[in-house]
Amino acid sequence: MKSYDTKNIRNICFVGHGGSGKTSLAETLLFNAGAVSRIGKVNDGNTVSDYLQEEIQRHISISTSLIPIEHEGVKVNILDTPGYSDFIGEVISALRVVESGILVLCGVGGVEVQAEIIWDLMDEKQLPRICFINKLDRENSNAERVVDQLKTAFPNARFVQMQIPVGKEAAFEGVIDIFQSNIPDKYKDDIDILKEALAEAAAEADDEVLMKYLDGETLNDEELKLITQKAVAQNMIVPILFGSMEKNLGVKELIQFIADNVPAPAPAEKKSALVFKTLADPYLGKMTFFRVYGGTFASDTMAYNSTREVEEKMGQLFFLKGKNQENTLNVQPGDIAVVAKLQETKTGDTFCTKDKPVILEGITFPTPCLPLSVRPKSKGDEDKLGSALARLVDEDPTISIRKNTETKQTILSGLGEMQLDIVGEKLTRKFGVAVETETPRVPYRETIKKMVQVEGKHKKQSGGHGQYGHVWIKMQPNPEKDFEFTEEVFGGSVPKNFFPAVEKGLREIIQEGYLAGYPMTNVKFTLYDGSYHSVDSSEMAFKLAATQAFKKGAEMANTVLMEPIVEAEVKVPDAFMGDVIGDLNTKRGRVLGMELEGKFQVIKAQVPQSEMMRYSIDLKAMTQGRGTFTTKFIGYEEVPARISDSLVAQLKAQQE
Ligand SMILES: Nc1nc2c(ncn2[C@@H]2O[C@H](COP(=O)(O)OP(=O)(O)O)[C@@H](O)[C@H]2O)c(=O)[nH]1
Ligand SMILES: [Mg+2]
Repeated sequence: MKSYDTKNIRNICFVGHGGSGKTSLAETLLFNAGAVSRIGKVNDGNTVSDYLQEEIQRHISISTSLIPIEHEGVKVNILDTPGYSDFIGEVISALRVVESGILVLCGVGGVEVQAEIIWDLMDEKQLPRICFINKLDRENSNAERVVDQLKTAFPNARFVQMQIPVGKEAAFEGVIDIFQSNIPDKYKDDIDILKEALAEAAAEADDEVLMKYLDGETLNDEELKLITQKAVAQNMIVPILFGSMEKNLGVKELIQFIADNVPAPAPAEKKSALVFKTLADPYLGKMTFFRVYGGTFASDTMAYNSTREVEEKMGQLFFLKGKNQENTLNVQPGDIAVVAKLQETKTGDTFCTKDKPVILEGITFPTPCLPLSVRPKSKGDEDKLGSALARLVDEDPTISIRKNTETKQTILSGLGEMQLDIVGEKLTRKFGVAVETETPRVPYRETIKKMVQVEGKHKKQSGGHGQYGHVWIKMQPNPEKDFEFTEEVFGGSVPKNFFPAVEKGLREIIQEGYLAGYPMTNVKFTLYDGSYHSVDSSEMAFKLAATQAFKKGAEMANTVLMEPIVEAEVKVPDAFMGDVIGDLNTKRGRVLGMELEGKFQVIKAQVPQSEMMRYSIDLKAMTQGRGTFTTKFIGYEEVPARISDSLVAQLKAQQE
C-alpha cells in the first residue's frame, strides 16, 4: 500500500453494540473498494476483520482490527472495535487515536446499552461522530423509530438526517441522499425539509453562510455541504445515515460521506506517535500498533520511547489490513501503522525524537474487577504460565496478574467472564499451557479475643539423651501489630539462648492457625516463665513446647475468624441506585454515602471481600452493564457470629 499525505487520510472508529453490523460494514466496504473478491460473513468466520481464532469460533469481534480502505484517493483507516462490554478497553484505545467515531446501530434493536456507554466515552473527548442505522432489510426494523430513540437517548446532540430510507424490511431498497442529483419528484418535498433542518442545525458553523441563513435566504447545496463538513468537525451536529449490509445498500453513500466530512488529521509540530495496541502474534511476535501525530516515521531507524526513556530499533514498518501486512518505507503524519518485535514499548507509550521530547496523553483503561485464580494443569508449568500471562497482560491492559502470598494463588483479574475465558484459551492455544481456574480463596485470618496464660511442656525420655522444653506464655490481643514477641523471664528459668527457638516456634505455628487453617494475627506473645534441663534441653524441644502452648492458648482465648473488608465505589446511572444499595445490604455491606457525578450516582460502601468476588457479574446483571466499580482493601474485621460457625465448617471442608 502506498504512503498517503496527511490531507488524504481519515482515521475513524466503528463503534456500537455487539451485533449491530460493524464488522460486516467493514467487510462490505472492502468489497466495494475492490480489496476482496467476495463479502465474507461473520458467521462463516471468513471476514477480514474478525480473523483471530477466538473471533472465528465465537462469531464476534474481541479485538480491534485495522482496516484501511481507499476511496477516491483518500485512505480511510477503519478501526473495527468489539461491541461486547468485556472488551471496552479495545474501544477506549481505538477512540483515543481517531478523528471521528461511526456509531453503528441495528435497525431492529436501536439504541442498545453499549451504544450509550460508548456515546459517553465519545462525549468525554468531544469526538465528532456519525450514526449509521444498519440492518434495515430485517423484519421489524424501523429507521424512524431508531432516529427517535437516538434523539431521546442523547438529548444534547443535534441529529440531522442526511438521507431518506426507501422501502421497509425485505422491501428496503436503499437511500435518497440529500445531495444526490436527480432526486425523484415524490421525495423532493421531504428532502427540502431535511435540508432546512440541516441549515438550521449547522449554519452557525460558517459565518458567511450564517448571515445568508439569517437573512432568510435558501442555502444551496455547496453551502450546505460546507456547513455539514465544518459542523461535523466541530461536533456541532451528528449526521444520521442508513443502510443494510445484507443488501449492500447505503454503503457507497456512507464512505463518500466519511471521506467528505470527517476531518483529516492535523499534523503536530514535533515528531511523535502514540502506541494504542499491542498484539502477541504467534508468527510475527509482538506487534505494536501506533498512530503518528507529527513527523514521518521510517523503517529501520531508531525511535525514542519517551514514556520509558529508551531507544527502540524500529525494523520494518507495515500497514495492516486485518491480518495481512503490507510493508512500507515511511509512515506519514496522521497515519496508523504497525511495527514488530519491540523490546520495551507498551500500549500507551509515546515515540518521538530524543532532542525534542514530548509525551502524548496516554490511555486510561478501566480497572480489572473480576478476579479468578489460575494454576497450570501440569505441575512444573509455573514458569511458563508466568511468562505467558505477562505477555497477555501486555496485549490487554484491562487484565492484571497478582500473586496472593497468603493464599499462594495466582490471581488473574479482568472485566468479564468471556474475557477471562478467552485468556484461558489463549494460554493453551498460543502458549501451550493448559490451566485450571477457580474463584479465588479469600485470605481470611484468625485472631484471639482475650488474654490467656498457658503452659507448654515437651518432655521425652528415650534411652540416653532426652528432650526437655518447658514454657509459660502469655497471649493477648494486639490490634496494632500482626505479630509481637517479648520475654519477661526472671532468674534464668528459661536460658536466653532458647528465646529465639521459642519465637521461631510461635512464628511458624501461627501460620497454621487454629480454627480453620488461616494465619493468626494481631497477637502479642510474652514468654515469662518455664524450666530447663542442663542435658536434655535443646532448641527443638523449646520450639515444640512453644507450639504446644500456642495450641492450648488458641483454644482458650476465644479465637475468631477475621475477613478482609474492601471499600467499594460503585458508579451507576441514577435509576439503578435503589437496587444496587439493596443488593449491597444483602452482601453485608455498609453504605457510607453517595454522590452525584453527572448522570451517575457514586455509592461508597464497606463490604466483605468474600461478597465482592463475583460482584462484577451481579452488577452487570443489575444495571444492564451500565454500572462500574472499584474496590480497595481497607482492613480486617471479625466475621459476624451468626455466620461464623457455618463458614468455619465450610472452610475446613474445603481444605480436606
Ligand atoms: N439481515 C442483516 N444482517 C446483518 C446486517 N449486518 C450484519 N448482519 C448480521 O448480523 C450479525 C452481526 O454482525 P457483525 O458484523 O458481526 O456485527 P458487529 O458485532 O457490530 O461487528 C452477523 O451475523 C451479520 O451477518 C444487515 O444489514 N442485515
Ligand atoms: Mg464486530
